[in-house]
Order: sequence, then C-alpha cells, then structure tokens
Amino acid sequence: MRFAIAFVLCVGCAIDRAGTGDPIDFEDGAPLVDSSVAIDSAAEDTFREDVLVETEADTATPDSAAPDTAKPDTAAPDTGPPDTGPADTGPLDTGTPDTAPPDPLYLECESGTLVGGMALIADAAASNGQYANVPSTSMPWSVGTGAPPVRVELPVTLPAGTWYVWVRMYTRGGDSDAMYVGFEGGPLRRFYTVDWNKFIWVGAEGGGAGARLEFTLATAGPRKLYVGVGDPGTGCDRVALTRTATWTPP
Ligand SMILES: [Ca+2]
Repeated sequence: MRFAIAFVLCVGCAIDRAGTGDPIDFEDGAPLVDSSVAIDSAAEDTFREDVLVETEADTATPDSAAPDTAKPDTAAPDTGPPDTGPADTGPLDTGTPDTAPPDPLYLECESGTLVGGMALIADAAASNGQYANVPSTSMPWSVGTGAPPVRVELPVTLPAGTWYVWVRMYTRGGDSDAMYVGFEGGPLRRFYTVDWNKFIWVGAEGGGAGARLEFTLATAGPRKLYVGVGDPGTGCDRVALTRTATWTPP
C-alpha cells in the first residue's frame, strides 16, 4: 500500500525516462495513474504518522554525569568552654573627643549636680518635665565671682573657643528674676528677664537686651557649667551651648 501512496505522490513530478535525461511528457504517453487503484486514506494517515514519529523522536543525549558521592558532614559540634579571659580594666580614655559636640548642645538642668539647696520641681511645661529651682527662702546673691552658693553644676566637654550660652529660665517677679551662669573657674554673667511667670530662653544680660552670655574657653576638655542664684525663686529648665552667635533657640 505504501507503494501506491508513494506512486501517487510522484504524479506530476518529472521522472527521468530510462536514464536518458529527458523527462516523460505525460501528455504523449499513457497515464501513469491507474485509476483502478484505490487509495486507502486510512493507510495514508498511518504512513504520515509513522514518518512524523520517526522524524520527531527524542535525540537528546542522556545524562551521563557521575552520581553525587560526597560524604555528609559528621564533624562534632564545638563544646569548648566559654571565654573567661579577664575584662579590660585599663584606665578610661579622658582625651579630648575627636569630633565636636552637637551645636547647639542641649543640657537639661535637672540632670546636673544640685548644690546649696537647689531643688527639682516637676512641671509639665518644662523641658523633660522638670527644672532646677532656687528655693524662695534662699538669700539673694550678687557677688558675681567664684560659684553661686545655690546652683546646678552641668558637666560638659567642649572644644576651645567662644561659646554662647542660652538658659531657659523660670521667674516669679521683680525680686525673683535674676540668675548667674559661667564655667567653673571663669567669669560669671548675671542675666534676667522681665517676662515673668513663664519659661523663657534668655541669651544676654540686661533683660535679654544686653551683652551676650558669651564665654571664651582657652583649652578644650571636660569642665563644669554653673547656673545658680541671683534672686531666689528662679529656675533653670534647660541650657543650650552654641558657637554660632546668630543662633537662637526655637
Ligand atoms: Ca528641664
């Protein structure tokens, strides 16, 4: 049957006659198709499927890699004793920091050392909810040198140079509105405000309109900043230190 199909498929093709090189002229010869031969269509389909199956067979190279023969990890877990070496007991580094502190540098007055009866008062309007207060029973003080007898001492480590100090203070009237500020061993400056009964930033003498609360440090390093009594009943809430003369607290 495949012969019959192949024969049919060749109808119309040029066939070499007896190797002469001349194609058969179908018009002057007997018909090459025998109409009496019936073509089995089912067989033709089978033939085509056979051809396709043979053409599209899987020709991929099989995987010939060697199987994985590595051994599993059977090492024992680390059961050695913990490190019991001595702790570092060397002296603390007290050198000058390599980097300058933030500018402005804020200090909460209640975080310092209270001296001479300076007392803490809780107040929701205060920065950090507290401030250091000179008791109303304290004596007024206007010596202006050394250290205010009622004070808070705030430790700071600063580079040398000129520093401008702002104090967020609390006052209660004309006889209760002045304080002193200065670094340990240096000059003190008296400052006040006439804007009483509130927290207010003050950065200059003379009711906030005089000379700046300005200090020049000849050397760098740790030191104490004093804020203390001028008048009784005055409070120190927060301090800001800056090297920028034009800076003002927000
Ligand atoms: Ca405070």
